[in-house]
Amino acid sequence: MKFDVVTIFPAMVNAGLAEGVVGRARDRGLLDIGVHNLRDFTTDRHHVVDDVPFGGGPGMVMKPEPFFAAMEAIISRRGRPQAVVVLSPAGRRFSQDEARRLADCGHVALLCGRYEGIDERVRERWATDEVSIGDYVLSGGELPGLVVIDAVARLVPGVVGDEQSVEGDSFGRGLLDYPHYTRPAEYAGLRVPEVLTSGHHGEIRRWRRQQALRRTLERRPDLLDTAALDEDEREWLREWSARRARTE
Ligand code: 4GX
Repeated sequence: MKFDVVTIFPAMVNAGLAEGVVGRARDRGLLDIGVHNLRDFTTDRHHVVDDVPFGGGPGMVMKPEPFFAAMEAIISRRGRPQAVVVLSPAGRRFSQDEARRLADCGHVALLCGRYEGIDERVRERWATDEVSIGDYVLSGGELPGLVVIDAVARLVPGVVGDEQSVEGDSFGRGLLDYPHYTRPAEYAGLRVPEVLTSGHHGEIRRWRRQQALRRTLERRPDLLDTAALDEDEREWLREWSARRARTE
């Protein structure tokens, strides 16, 4: 999978891509990630990337020309990306579904803005998508860009060592994860649930599915509307809501 990131802070983006699962996948050649310094695509002596907003008002706006030149360079050096994503609080909310869609694209460019934003003509000419990672204000699109790359890269075959852990992931099935424990079996007076040390693998699977469903019901009931539940899980939900009705 190929990514290209356009930013005024390439060191920040490279630092975020150097460690962990993504860093390893990059080293192994599974991910080809180009990080491009927007200032390299300026033509003036001072490498200026921003200017005052037409119409007045506070702050600065990122100039269109460096982004246009960066996109032309990416296309000629690395091929035309299937998706060009602008990170912005005005974008469609990023989700696991969106990550899956981008993973199917094969080559994704990410445009990271700073200041008040990017000249609208950049989006008009180049963007196929505008994505927000959540309703809070950040100082730039670099962290959102890293978030998108991380979530998409995990879906590329071989990037995460254990493919099973990707499918079983929280959101792999549209549910929250079950609780995890490791040794020691008792710590600080707190015991690991007995079923997990019982060796009854059928019971363990059942307990985990119930825990995942319970947690989703309690913390994120909205996810149940779209989760892929099997017949057991639908039955457990009916049981729990019947019990609840009795004891209320
Ligand atoms: N999820 N920001 C981008 C500058 C900007 C504004 C408009 C392009 C268009 C954010 C978020 C986010 C702050 C990153 C403003 N660039 N991006 N930046 N939340 O808050 O994605």
